[in-house]
Amino acid sequence: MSQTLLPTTVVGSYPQPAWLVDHDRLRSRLVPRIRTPDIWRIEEPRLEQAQDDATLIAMRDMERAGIDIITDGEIRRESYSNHFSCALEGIEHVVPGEIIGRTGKPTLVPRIVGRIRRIRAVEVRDVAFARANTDRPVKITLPGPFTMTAQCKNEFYGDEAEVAMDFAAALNEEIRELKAAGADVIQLDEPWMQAFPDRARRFAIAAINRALEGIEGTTAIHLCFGYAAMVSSKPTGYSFLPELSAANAQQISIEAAQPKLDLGILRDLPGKTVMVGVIDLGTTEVETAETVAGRIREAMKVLPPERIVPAPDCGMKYLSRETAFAKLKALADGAAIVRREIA
Ligand code: MET
Repeated sequence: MSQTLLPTTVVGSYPQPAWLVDHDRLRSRLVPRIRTPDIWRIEEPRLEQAQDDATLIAMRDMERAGIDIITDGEIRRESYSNHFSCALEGIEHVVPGEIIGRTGKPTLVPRIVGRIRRIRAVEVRDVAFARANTDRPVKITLPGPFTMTAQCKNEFYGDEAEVAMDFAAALNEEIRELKAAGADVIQLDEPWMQAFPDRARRFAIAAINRALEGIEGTTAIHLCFGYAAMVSSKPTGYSFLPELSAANAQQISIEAAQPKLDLGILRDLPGKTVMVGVIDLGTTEVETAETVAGRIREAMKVLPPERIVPAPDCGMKYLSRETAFAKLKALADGAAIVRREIA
């Protein structure tokens, strides 16, 4: 793993090329949580080859920008969550169900119609491909058990805590294979905890810990208030944060730049390394390296540099590639400024 102080990373996704994905469809899809295969512009049997090539572009961009811990850019996924959940047994996504989503509106989601079980590898090839194509540490992201549970209509289990535990068991099996395939960092995306803190208090931590049971190496949990492209008004604080001290992950990733978060809340996470969002994805304006350095210095008023991993607020999927690249470069250059100061 990278021994660099203030190692930079991404939250996961990077813009997919327009030759691969129909961006209008991606943005306007009515049902982001179930599979909508019509976003892809390349047909089978060439889709995988096209996704591989686009993945290389994303990885090379991250390297060229100077990011220390990179991902595959989540290029093969239309959504950060359904890619995994819809691959599991017990999940029916062709005929969706309806729930009240985190913004309070009816939302179509997959239905749980039987016992949730992992029947095949989902992201293992993605990790092997990334590992074979970079010398840098590789991170892979997966949707967390709470977020997947909140994004399903449960028509099978008696208690949704059991749903989360079975998602967690499926994740644990997958994560073991991701580690064997060469993943250095495992990140669980749990953005839905902020919308449902009471439900999260009841079963999220137990489920996260089940998902990460016996997993060695660096693990992270990503929190946010939703993609900036989807959610424009952001709260100024987290409804479910100190509870995460009890999660068996070394890193907690928080969106901080766009909501202009009071970083004092980082004191609520003793012992955790924090992936601090220092890139605002709610604006196409590109931060200067000095702005990024300033945000890192703010975080250093609360946490020692050993416990800070500078990152964007969330996934960069909905940005243009030019903007995403420029913002990643500002991230890497900003971290370099602060590194020089404290060297
Ligand atoms: N890993 C995901 C991404 O980068 C996180 C999404 S949270 C809304 O796109």
